[in-house]
Amino acid sequence: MPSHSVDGFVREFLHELNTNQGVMLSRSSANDQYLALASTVKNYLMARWLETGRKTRDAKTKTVGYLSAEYLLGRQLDNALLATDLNEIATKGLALCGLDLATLREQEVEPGLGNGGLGRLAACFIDSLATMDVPCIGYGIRYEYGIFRQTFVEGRQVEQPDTWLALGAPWEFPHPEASVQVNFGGHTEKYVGADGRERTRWVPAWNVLGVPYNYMVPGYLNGRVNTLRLWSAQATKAFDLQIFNSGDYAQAVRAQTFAENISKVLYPEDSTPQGKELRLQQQYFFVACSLRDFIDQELEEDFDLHNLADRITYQLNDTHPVIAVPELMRLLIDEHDFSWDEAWEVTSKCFDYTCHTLLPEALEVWPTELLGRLLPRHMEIIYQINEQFLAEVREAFPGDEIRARRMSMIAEFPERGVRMAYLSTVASSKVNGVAELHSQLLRDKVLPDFSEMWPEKFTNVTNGVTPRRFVKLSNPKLSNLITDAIGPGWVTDLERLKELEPYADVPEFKVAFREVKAANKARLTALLKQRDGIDLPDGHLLDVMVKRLHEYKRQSLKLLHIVSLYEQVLSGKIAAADVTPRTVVFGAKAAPGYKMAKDTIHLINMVAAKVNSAPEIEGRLKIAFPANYNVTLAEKLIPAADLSEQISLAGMEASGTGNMKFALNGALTIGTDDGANVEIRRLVGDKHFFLFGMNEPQVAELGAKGYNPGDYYESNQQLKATLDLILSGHFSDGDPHLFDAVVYNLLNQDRFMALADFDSYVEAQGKVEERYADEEAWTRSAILNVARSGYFSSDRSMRDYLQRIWHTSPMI
Ligand code: 7GP
Repeated sequence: MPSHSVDGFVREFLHELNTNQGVMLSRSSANDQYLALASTVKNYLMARWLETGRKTRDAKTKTVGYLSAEYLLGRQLDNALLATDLNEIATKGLALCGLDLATLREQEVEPGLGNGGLGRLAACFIDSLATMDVPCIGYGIRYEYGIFRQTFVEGRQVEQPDTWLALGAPWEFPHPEASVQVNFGGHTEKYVGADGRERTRWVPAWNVLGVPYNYMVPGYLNGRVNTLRLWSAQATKAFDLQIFNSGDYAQAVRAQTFAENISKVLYPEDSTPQGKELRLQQQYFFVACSLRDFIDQELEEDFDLHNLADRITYQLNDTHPVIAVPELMRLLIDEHDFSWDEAWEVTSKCFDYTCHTLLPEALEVWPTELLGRLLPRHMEIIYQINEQFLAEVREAFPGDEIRARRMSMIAEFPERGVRMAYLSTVASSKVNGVAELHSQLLRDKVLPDFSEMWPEKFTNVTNGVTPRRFVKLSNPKLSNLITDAIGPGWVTDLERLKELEPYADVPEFKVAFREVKAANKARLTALLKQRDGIDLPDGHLLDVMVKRLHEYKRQSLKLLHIVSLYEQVLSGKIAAADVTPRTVVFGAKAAPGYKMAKDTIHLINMVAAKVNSAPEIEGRLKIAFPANYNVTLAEKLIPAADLSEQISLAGMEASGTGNMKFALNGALTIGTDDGANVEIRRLVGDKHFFLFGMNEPQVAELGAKGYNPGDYYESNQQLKATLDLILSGHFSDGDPHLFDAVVYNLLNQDRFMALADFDSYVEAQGKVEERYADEEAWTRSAILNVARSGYFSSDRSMRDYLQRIWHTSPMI
């Protein structure tokens, strides 16, 4: 085991550099040094990893099998250094070699194997489970290309491939010897088994290999290292045989590429599944590998699969992995001789389902034609699950045939398809939403029939974020300030931040708190200068909106506020000197096929170009839109923010987790009564949260009454002037029609009611400015936000899952 000393560290680092990279220090590149450093740190974790595996196997406890198509991990080196407490040793050791740790950290390309909230949540959860000493295997896909790299060309988003593996992948451990074969296509046939029972056999048409790549998931200073197992698709021998037989080399190579395509790229749609065949292949591929992996490799020989639920509990991270349900049924029935009822009893105990959305278009429905062609046996099993389920419905609600049809897993329109959320609900022991409001709306609006039938199945677990990455690592200055005040225990017991409350009235603490914020702003300023050539002005209120670009999140509302301020100065309604100096930072990727989102990005950039160079505004308003917002940038942006924008239309954002990160880092929130904002506001207190807009019942009421955005345009002069300025071509280089799609959509449809909430939003921004002008009051609110946000630790979320859903406890 490597020693915890500077000398030892230097020795190991140089050894790695020489033997792994094959270079001498004097000839090594920054990438060589980074790779050697990663290996060195990895070695510190290795013994713990092996020990964790042994301990878990011996204890025969229940493991959490987290099934997720996405893990938005962020950089690994930082986290590994934190978990092993090696920061200081590494800094000193590298300095002895004439190297700078900060520079080497920058070498790492983050694994961006997720789109947004859902993928980042998975990463926070596995961090918390490791830190809480809970056995967990995260299962997912090793995409060769993660979320695209966003660039701007003349203000428009242009996507570049994310080649995160190109310079080496020091954090992964491939295990080709443990590869799993995954079948697709073909047909099923009936036959009579030796025992005289009729059985079904799947005769697949083609297959691929799933190669596991293991990643360490270190707990924070606790010696535990769990595993994240990501699967990569490879061609099987069958493909090589084709080369041999057909002599058509080109065709065989194409076939190989076809197989490897499965894990080639992450689909970049957040909340709007495209229903592509390859996506379904990805889903089945990774869950088939994952189930086989646990059953074949992790359980001891002779394990009685009737007791599977004692050893694993599978959490479905939304519906993406739910094909695991018919897959487990198939394994048990077709390959392990279970009867249907026995198999169902085991399967329905093994799964729980988390829903992450309320948008109808985000609910997956797979055409039965496609499912049946790709997975014929699974399609049969789904039909049978549905049949049995509908029999239960008819028994519970006799004569209510309309209800039975409504609840069927099979949708008939617009084409015949499987409603994956229904399958997930039926097969799972527990179903949860991700914030109180979301869980309630899930019961009342998305799955009302199911919650009526099985009220006890539904529960809530409010999301959380890991304080390790999003406070300790990303905000070292605030962390030190907190630790100086209340000791270090908060990092693993975040509710202890409450002890900071009295400090909100201690003048020296408030000064120190402001100094931390100022230093974080300076750090961000330097980064944006170097990364994007952006100049952040000094002394501005830093107003940040970072999240995926989606109409329901309403970046357009934020933009209307900016344009409105600008218009008022241009037209002389207010003096520039009266505008609170403010920099608005946007960070957002749009799904490549989402036209409205891309147009909005273009508009933000065009407005930025104009406003940032307008002499009239005298530098009091600035817009910064650094391209390619990702976890690494978030870690620098969030700690610097004063104001957090959480402005979705009420009833649309399931939870939000960015909102939690901002509050924990001392930003105040301007937000609607939506998702976890509701709980944030309740905990930090009304006075320290800027609420605006309609609440969910009001949104529903307006919708039912008939919403006409044009009314707001006609009756609100400032809103009209704002939209007219955009329509005039002021921001579009003389082409007045450039942003017609965005503006006319707002004027005529405005599905997410930005115009209806505009007035209230502007008013709340006025209150923000008032509070910001009172430095002491603002600081007090900011400190109270930190002190009262301990609830939003993902450790607490995990405790809730353990108690309410998984019924297992941390290992001793
Ligand atoms: C997101 C939700 O939009 C967000 O509100 C929530 O905080 C996050 O999940 C974690 O629960 N949903 C997705 O990212 C997503 O892809 C489609 O949802 C199923």
